[in-house]
Amino acid sequence: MDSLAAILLPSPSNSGPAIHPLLEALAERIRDCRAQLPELSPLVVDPELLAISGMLDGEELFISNELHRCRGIRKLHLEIASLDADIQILHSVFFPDPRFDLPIFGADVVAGPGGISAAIVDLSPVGQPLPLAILRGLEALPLPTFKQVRQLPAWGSIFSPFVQFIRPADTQEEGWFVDLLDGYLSTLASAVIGAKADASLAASTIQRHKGQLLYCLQQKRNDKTRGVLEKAFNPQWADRYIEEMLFDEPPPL
Ligand code: BLA
Repeated sequence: MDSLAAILLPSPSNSGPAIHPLLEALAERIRDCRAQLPELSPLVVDPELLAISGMLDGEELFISNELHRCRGIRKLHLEIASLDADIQILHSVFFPDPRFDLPIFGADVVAGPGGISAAIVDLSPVGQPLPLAILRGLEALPLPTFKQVRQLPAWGSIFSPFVQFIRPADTQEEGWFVDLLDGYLSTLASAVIGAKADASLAASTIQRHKGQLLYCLQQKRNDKTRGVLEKAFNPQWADRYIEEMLFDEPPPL
């Protein structure tokens, strides 16, 4: 598969390594939600970034990136990465267009030799507090009782009070996490469908733009992401990948 296909299309099931079933199930939910969003279109990406993915498109290292935009969301990113024989990651962030009163959807799930070590999902605020419809939607979701709730690092202050950061104990808990992520996505999708744009220079837009910058800044302080990418790429490419593919800042207003 060439690098363009690797980045724009879901990887066909006969290419790349076998993906952990939880990651596959989560990716399907994310794609199903994405398909319902208004004015969805593939995002055009700098070919140099496609080349980074291409460089890793092989047996041992594989990154599949799907990038879209829709009305209300400037970038919908779904990534599945197998960075060496031992680690697979599902990473997804939906970055809103700051003119819309929408939170940032984020999910990160890390599978290692001992199974899933981290599963995190959130609709994170870019202003205070979360938009009311999102708050109501999240409050209404049944929250399963996971046995192992993990503690957020200090940079995690960007997340909402509804963030879930767990280590699933078994396949039943993995199933609960899939349903939870689905609930977060449905809550977001309803808000996106009904959302209206504010003016580019409205005070609310400026505040949400700042909130999104802060989100990107804090995420870049996750040394675990950087560490894994530096092992797979060289540090300079890792840096570029983090800055331009994972947590690129919203364009100036
Ligand atoms: C943790 N992220 C991690 C871990 C790894 C990565 C290896 C440690 C797992 C563990 O402690 O069990 C690696 N994550 C990656 C890599 C990519 C990635 C290489 O996405 C990209 C290709 N991280 C995000 C997003 C969120 C996020 C969107 O990218 C949340 C919405 C959260 N990841 C997150 C958190 C931790 C984590 C909170 C735990 C960090 C810690 O405990 O210090």
